[in-house]
Amino acid sequence: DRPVRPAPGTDQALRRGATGVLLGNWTGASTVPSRTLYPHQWSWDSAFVAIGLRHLSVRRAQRELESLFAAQWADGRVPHIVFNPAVPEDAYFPGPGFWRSSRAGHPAGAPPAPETSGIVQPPVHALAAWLVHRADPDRSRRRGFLARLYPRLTAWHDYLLTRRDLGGGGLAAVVHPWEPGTDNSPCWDRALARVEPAPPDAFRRADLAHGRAADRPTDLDYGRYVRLAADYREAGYDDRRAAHGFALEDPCFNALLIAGEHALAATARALGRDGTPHTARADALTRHLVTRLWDADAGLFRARDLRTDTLVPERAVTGLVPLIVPHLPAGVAAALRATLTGPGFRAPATGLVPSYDLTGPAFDPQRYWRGPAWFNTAWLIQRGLRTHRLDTDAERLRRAVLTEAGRTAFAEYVDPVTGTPRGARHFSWTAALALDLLC
Ligand code: 9YW
Repeated sequence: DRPVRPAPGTDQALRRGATGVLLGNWTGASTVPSRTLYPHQWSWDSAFVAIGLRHLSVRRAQRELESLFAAQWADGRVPHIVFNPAVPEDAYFPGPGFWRSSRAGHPAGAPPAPETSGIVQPPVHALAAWLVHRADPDRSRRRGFLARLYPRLTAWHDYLLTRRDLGGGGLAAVVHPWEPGTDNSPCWDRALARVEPAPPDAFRRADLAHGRAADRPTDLDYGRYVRLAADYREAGYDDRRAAHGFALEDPCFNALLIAGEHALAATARALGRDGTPHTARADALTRHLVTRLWDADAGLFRARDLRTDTLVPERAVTGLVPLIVPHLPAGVAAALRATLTGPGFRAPATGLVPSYDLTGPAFDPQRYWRGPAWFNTAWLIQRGLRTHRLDTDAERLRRAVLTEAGRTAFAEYVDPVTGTPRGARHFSWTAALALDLLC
C-alpha cells in the first residue's frame, strides 16, 4: 500500500511540510535557519525553532536551547551566532575569523569554544524555555531542564539590564542593527548614517551567493555593519569601554525581555522558588517601555535613539510587538490593534503584518526588513492579541500565517502587497511557528 499523501493546503499537509523542514535543518545539536543562507546557529531563531520543535520532540527542543546557552559568555551575553566548526569560513560573512571571540583575555569572557559572534539578538529564550517545559513537564523535570537553564537565562537578562542599560532609563539598548534582528529596518537609517562605512574591500558578502541582491541589505548597509562590529571587537566587546556609535532602545527587543521576565517568574515558581523578583522586573520594564517608547499619536511604540535622545519617526512592526506585554496601561492594546488593522499594517494580499508601514516613505515590498512580512513577528503579534483577548484578530492572523507558510514553502519573508515569497525557502522559524499554531 502506498502511503496516502495529504491533500495540499490542508493542515495535515502543512504539518508534514513543516516537520520535513525542521528535520532537514537539524544538524545534530541545533537547527540552521536555512541550509543555504544561514549555515550556523542563530540565537533568536533557535528560540523560535524550539517553540515549534517541542511539538515534534521535546528532547530536541531542549537540546536546541541548551546548545545555544553552552556558548554563553561569562558576562551573561548570549551570542547572536554560534558557529559550526564543520562549516567553511567563507560560507557566511562575517564568520569566526572576523569576530575572533575565542581570542583570550577580553573581559566579556567568551568561551574558548565554540566560536561565536560578539553581539546579541532579542531575548526570546526564557519564553521559549518555559513553553518547551510546558510541553512535557515530567520529562523536563526528570532531565532537570529548567533547573539547568534558569541561572543561565537569569544571567542573560542581568547582562541586558545592567551592561546594556546604556540610556540609564531601565531599558536594554541594541548596539548594532543585527541585534534587534531587523537588520536594515528604516528605523536604523538615521543612526546608521552617522557611521563611517568600512571600505568595500574590507569584506566579502557571502549572502549574495544565495539571495537576490534586491531582497537583501545594500553594500553601503554592510559597510556600516562591518564598521560597527569591528569597533566593538576592538574594544574587546566590553560595553564599558566600547564607544557604541549606534545605540537604540528597540520596542520589540524590550517587549521580549518583559515577556521573558514573566516566563522566568513562572519558571522560578515551577522550581519552588520565589517568582516575585522577576514579576517586579517585568513591571518596572513595562513602565519604562511605556514612558520611553510609547507614542500615543502614532498608535505604536517607537525606537529611541540614545545618541540624540529622540524617538525615531519610522513606524515599524517592531512597534506593534509590545502587544505581547500583558499589563499595558488602559488604551494601549486597543490603540495597537487599531494601528494593526489600519492602512499602514494590513497587508492586503496576505493578511500578514508588513515589517514597515505600507504608506511610509521608505517602504520597499521586497527588501528584507523594509516592508516584507515575516512570520516570527506575525506569531508574536497573534500571541499578543490573545494576551489582550482580541481573539478574533488573533485567529485571523493565525490563519494567515498557516496559509502563507504553506503556500510559500515556508519562505523567509513575503512581499506583503503581492504575496510573492522572498528570501530563503524551507526557513526554520517559518516552519516551527506554523507548526506551533497548528497544535
Ligand atoms: C543576516 C537568521 C538571521 C535572523 C535575522 C535576520 C537575518 C542575518 O537572518 O540576519 O545575514 O542578515 O535579519 O533576524 O536571525 O535567520
